[in-house]
Amino acid sequence: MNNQGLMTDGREVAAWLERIAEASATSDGVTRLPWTEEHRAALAHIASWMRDMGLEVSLDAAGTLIGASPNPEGKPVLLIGSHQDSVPSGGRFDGIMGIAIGCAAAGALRDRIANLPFALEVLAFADEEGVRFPTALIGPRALAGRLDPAALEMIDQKGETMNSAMAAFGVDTDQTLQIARRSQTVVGYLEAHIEQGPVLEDLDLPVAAVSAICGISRYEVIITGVTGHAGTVPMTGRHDALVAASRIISHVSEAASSSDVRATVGTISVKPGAVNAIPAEIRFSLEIRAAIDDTRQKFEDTILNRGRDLCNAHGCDFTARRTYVQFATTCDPKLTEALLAAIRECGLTAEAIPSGATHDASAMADLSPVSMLFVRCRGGVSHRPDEYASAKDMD
Ligand code: HGY
Ligand code: MN
Ligand code: MN
Repeated sequence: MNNQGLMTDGREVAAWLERIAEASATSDGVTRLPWTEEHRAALAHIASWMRDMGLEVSLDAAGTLIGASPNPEGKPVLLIGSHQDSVPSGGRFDGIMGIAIGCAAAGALRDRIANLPFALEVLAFADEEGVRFPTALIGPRALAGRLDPAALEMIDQKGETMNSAMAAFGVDTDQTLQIARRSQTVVGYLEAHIEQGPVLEDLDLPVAAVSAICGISRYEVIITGVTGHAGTVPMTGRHDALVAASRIISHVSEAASSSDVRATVGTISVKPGAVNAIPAEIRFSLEIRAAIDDTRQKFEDTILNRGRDLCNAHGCDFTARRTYVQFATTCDPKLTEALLAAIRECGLTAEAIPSGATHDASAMADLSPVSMLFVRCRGGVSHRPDEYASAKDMD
């Protein structure tokens, strides 16, 4: 509670976020991956927010920190949450702001919650970005009973499995697959999150509800050619894997630019990776997003077939393995209408806009109705150190 003894406001949330940003492996932006010392330091901050707001703190068997309001009658719960993790050198608001705002909301309801037909739980999910391990959303998927056991065996770049990293962190990994909630016990899920895009700035609005969350698929693409001496192998007849990959990547970008998808090659590696050797193997990630799953699937099929043809034209082999998929999510109309009514009560124009980023809400939709509240972020910038949301907008 702030010094006037009033409910926590945007300024105090901003102060919490300033302090928790220090729980980072880098000084250039925030780097906070799951199951790390930075994650542990962040949970200490979040636990103190939760306790200050009258919530009881616990860590569930998927590593989600939970702040629960008293619920002696076992009422159904409204879940408010987001993720504590960041991308490398990311911002101070993505994910963590939604946890702070959830705690502030719990503080605001503290004296009334006993008379409401539901109890509250604030959820700080461990891993939404999927940066450390080639999977994501382990917390919400465990609560929704949709966690694939294979995700626990996935390894990070040091070869550590998710399971062992979680156990070392202090999570009860024997129970990770046993914590699915029954839908009847949940009223719904609400996530406040920075927009990570420019629409609210363009509309000159501090907040908006979210109408739908895009779907995602990710592939590992491997292009295999033939290496050789860069100086002695003639240009004609080369099987240069990097030239083939560059043709494919350019084509993906052009094809996406004239369709309703967003396609990104975010990581790439070259073997043998010598300045004087023709590249023999390229591995790159291909991510495709769309608001409509059918649109995304059709684009994937077309682009992978075209990629294979382009590759073969360069005498190289092409393989693509889908490593991740998240289906598009429509936000619950009733919860969204409640958000829009609340926005109108603040004297603001109430808009509902689509999300090009995915969120924990995407996975929580398998458990309960979900809704999201977007908060304007400066320049629409996110996943960067200069990501920023004002105290006034958060308020
Ligand atoms: O990739 C996303 O959309 C989210 O930031 N993890
Ligand atoms: Mn993010
Ligand atoms: Mn996020």
